Amino acid sequence: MTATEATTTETAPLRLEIADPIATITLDRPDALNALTGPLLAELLSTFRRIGRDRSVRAVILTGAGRAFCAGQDLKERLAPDAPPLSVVVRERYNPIVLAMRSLDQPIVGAINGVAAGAGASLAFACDIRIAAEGASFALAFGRIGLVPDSGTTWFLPRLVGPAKAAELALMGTPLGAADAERFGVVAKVVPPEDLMAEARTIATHLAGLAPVALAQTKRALDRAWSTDLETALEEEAWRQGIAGSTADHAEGIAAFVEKRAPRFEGR
Ligand code: T3D
Repeated sequence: MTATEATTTETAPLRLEIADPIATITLDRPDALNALTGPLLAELLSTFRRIGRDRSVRAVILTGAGRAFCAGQDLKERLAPDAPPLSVVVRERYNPIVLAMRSLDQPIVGAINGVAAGAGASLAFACDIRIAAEGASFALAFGRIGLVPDSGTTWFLPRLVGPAKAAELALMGTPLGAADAERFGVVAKVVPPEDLMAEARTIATHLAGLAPVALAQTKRALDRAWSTDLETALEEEAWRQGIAGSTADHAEGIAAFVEKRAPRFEGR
């Protein structure tokens, strides 16, 4: 079944297209470079949660409409007299999204179509795999407005580029262009802008053909391994292998290998 669904309201412009087995989320405020407002953040969180409950979705693509991926927090919204304190905004609006992305069973492919600034860069870093259009960049714009990197950037960035480069990018705020992002491993591939979505779909389709439980466990194991010692990581691998190894998909994988055919994974 193929379903296409659009969610666009005046205050929360976000498009969700589900064409089984791939869900594509498009941040859709191109005139403001897809800057994040409260309603848009709420919509993004509920979208990730909804996708998490939809077993027909096997991979997710996150991208932006227009010339930017996302310019981070909508700074004009911050000027409102009743704007909540920043610590509250970060804790209650941003952190749940980052955690929802990292705990999502399905892999997320970030299709970085243009500049990813501030929390926009954080959203890109929270994806599992990123590809970028030529001309895209990552800008840790926090310092320029007197803020510290948030929404997971201090956690993701050193893991992606190493501590020295992370310190340089975070302190200087110098944008990281697409070519350098590929050199540092932040993005898997840089492609011409017109090829970005096709390439993202190729990657998502490949992921969607793999065993869902194994992919979900792999996401968790990779995240957890960063903060544990080798012994604990080995034990986690053994434990997660027990989960993956007891699925019908594992049996199907072996059967397909022996019968020299492509496996048909069902996510159980
Ligand atoms: O509540 C909290 O603050 C907590 C969370 C914080 C996390 C953060 O994300 S802090 C970082 C916030 N983001 C930024 O500081 C980036 C601000 N934007 C820029 O520096 C530049 O726009 C870009 C480098 C991203 C792109 O530059 P450029 O020259 O290509 O485009 P532009 O002309 O600056 O922007 C085009 C339009 O988008 C413009 O609107 P206008 O004047 O034509 O009506 C601009 O105001 C708007 N825009 C861009 N970024 C934002 C934005 N509007 C609101 N908020 C933005 N972040």
